[in-house]
Amino acid sequence: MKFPNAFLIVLAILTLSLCSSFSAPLPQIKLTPTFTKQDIKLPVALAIPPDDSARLFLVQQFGKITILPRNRSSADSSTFLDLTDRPLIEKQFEEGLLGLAFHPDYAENRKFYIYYTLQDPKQSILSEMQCSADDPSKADPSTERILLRVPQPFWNHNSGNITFGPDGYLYIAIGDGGSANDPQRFSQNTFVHNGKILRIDVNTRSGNRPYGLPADNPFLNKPGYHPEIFALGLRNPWGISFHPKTQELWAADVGQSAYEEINIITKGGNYGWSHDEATHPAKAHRDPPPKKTPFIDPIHEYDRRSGTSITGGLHYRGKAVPALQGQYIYGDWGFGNLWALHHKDGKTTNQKIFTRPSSQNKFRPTAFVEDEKGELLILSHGGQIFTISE
Ligand SMILES: [Ca+2]
Repeated sequence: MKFPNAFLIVLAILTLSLCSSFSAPLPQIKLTPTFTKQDIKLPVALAIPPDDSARLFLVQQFGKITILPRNRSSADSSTFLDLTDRPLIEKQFEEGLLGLAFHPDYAENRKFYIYYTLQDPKQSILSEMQCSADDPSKADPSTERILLRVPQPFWNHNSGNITFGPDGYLYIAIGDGGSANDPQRFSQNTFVHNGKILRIDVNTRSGNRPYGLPADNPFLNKPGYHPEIFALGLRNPWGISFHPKTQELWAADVGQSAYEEINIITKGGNYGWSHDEATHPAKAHRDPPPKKTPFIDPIHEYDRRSGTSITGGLHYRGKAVPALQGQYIYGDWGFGNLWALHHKDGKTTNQKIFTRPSSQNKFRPTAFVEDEKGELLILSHGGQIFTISE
């Protein structure tokens, strides 16, 4: 009689361990348009200032930042910043106003940061600006202070995602300079800022620079390296976010012609482009890879059967779909499909949670952001904003 009991105990342990190593099937989600009375064009980013106003600032690629109304059915909106009179912007479709981040002390200093492209010659600009001292709904462009100017030889791969880390430093994602297959080998070139994630301190100054260099930047005093470089070997990182618990920096990287990838960015890490495309040798050109530097593989990749251009997301903390909590929600700009990825202790699960129907064929996710209540909003390049539900 002892054997059956022991057998049952072993069976129970086996069952428990199997259950814990596979994640339960996740629900398919529905997308519902919100802010439907707004005239939204080419939304690419959204940020909430860290004050108590709970306002959503929408970045539209053609050069405008709009404050969305608190009442989501309202047609009201107000323009916070308008750069459309500059020789910007969105001349071709990966150019324009691409990033916005509010200073952690915005409530006191009214400072925010924007990333945009200019023409003639093509370049990316990272600027600091302040909100008007008199009107919290208006930026004051006369306060602009250019922090960084990065030449862009081609129109594509500007990236432009910017965000403050939990360390208070500003992280800047910059693509490889464009064209295809990184023709100038910028991503592995440590004398240029292209194809990198940079990290700067906006509160100090280092030498002649209009910003400071964090003392623990990985290449700070290393000859042959720009000291702003935090990670290299990226192609067009689109969608960077910090894990709310582990504080890891997650970055999607758009592939060339075969693979899309999700990376956990470590300080000083080299993510392989343009020797590798995800975990595969890049097809178009392969210089001998530098032997001394091992490339860091993505934690997840997918091929052309699943999509053509990844949009990085965030770790879900909303209440609308409780089963998704703690999952990394991301999508594909080309196919319009969405997935939930979970990665812990070296194990990764990935489940599709939305398949774009033909009735929503303009759904092309450009950004996954939290609203003022921590619920997920998904921006679509077609000019819409969506909430999610089961
Ligand atoms: Ca890579």
